[in-house]
Amino acid sequence: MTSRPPLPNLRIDPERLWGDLMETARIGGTAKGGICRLTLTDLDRQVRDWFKAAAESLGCTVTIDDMGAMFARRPGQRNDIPPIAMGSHLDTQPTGGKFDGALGVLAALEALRTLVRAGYETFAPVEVVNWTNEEGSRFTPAMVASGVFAGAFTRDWAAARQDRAGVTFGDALDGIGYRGPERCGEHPLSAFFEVHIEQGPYLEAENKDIGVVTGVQAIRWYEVTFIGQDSHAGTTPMHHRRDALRGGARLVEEVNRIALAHPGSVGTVGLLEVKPGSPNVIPGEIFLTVDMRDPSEAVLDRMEAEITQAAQSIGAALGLDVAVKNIIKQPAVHFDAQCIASVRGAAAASGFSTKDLMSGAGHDAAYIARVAPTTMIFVPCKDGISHNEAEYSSKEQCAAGAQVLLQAVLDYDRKLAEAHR
Ligand code: HGY
Ligand code: MN
Ligand code: MN
Repeated sequence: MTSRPPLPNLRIDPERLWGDLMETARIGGTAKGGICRLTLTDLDRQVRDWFKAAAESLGCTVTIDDMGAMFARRPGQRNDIPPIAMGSHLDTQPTGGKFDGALGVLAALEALRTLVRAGYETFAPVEVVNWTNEEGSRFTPAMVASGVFAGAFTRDWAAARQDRAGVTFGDALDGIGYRGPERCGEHPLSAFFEVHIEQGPYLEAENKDIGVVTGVQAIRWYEVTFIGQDSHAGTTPMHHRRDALRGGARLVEEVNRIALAHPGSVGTVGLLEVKPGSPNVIPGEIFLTVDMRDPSEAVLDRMEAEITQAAQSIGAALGLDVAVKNIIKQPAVHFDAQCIASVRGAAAASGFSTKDLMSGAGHDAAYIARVAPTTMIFVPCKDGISHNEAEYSSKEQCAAGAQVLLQAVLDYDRKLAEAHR
């Protein structure tokens, strides 16, 4: 094996990256220092416009698909070869932080900017990607555009998803002018790398610089409706009531009990709506969501059966009608060994300490792994807090993630060049 020439020692600029993070964080910035930038809102449009202008100023061409996914492309020596993509998402939770998603897109932009400033030509084209609706907060489920891209959802199903006000994904996408001409999924990739904050406590607890992400745990979402009867809070005797909220309250406790009964699993009721939601009306209907996760499908199968059984028993005991609807079943994902090796080598080249770990959070990379060699790079976040306005990673931690991303992409690019010799 001829000795491989060393990779160029290109270094990202931590100040530029931090500047981009703080500048874009003002789009939807909240008083508590977080971001509320829900997908397909005008704030999302503003940050998309910012990203498109920044990419074009670096000479990239930006294409947009019909799920609103954005691809900023820098040509390489061989533009007949699918690009190496890197990116994440720019939408946030309602009480999101500055780094979830944004770090992945802006670290990728900084890596591409470093290539441009160095005049370094890669073998394959390189692209920075912004995936639409990763969070799944306004429109369920999560990771919609990357899910359509990977064939997990049809485009029509995704476009018809409604927010709680009844607005469809498709109408909101048209409303901000980001339904592009490219059919989502018809965009081959040679590989995909995603930088993300860990959103958990392990890297910080073990004082590790970089998370070498080996995969993502399995995720299931459900929508549960209990139907009772609206009636007057003052005139309806207690034993005449069909109070839907009592059903919801009992199921919240059951979700918690069932998750605790399976060590390592998690179960969450994150959204609960009470209808009609008036102080002097007994709730006739409640809607709630259930999020369940575990590395093992078999465990989730058991949890699904237990939660469905619990909902039906609660409905029978309280005289309520109940419906349990599965929204997504995302299996556990194991990332690509070659991509992981590029990340491991890149971290070592910069002298960063590493820890291998499975992601507890879902990410676009979990779907993209179905259609292209994929992996992720984690950086620590303070106290493991995320989906919270206090979410924080330092300038140095963000820069480390971007540096490893750049070197991993260069290493993977060299592997592609060798494979095409
Ligand atoms: O749900 C998740 O894990 C991701 O934050 N969308
Ligand atoms: Mn995210
Ligand atoms: Mn998130």
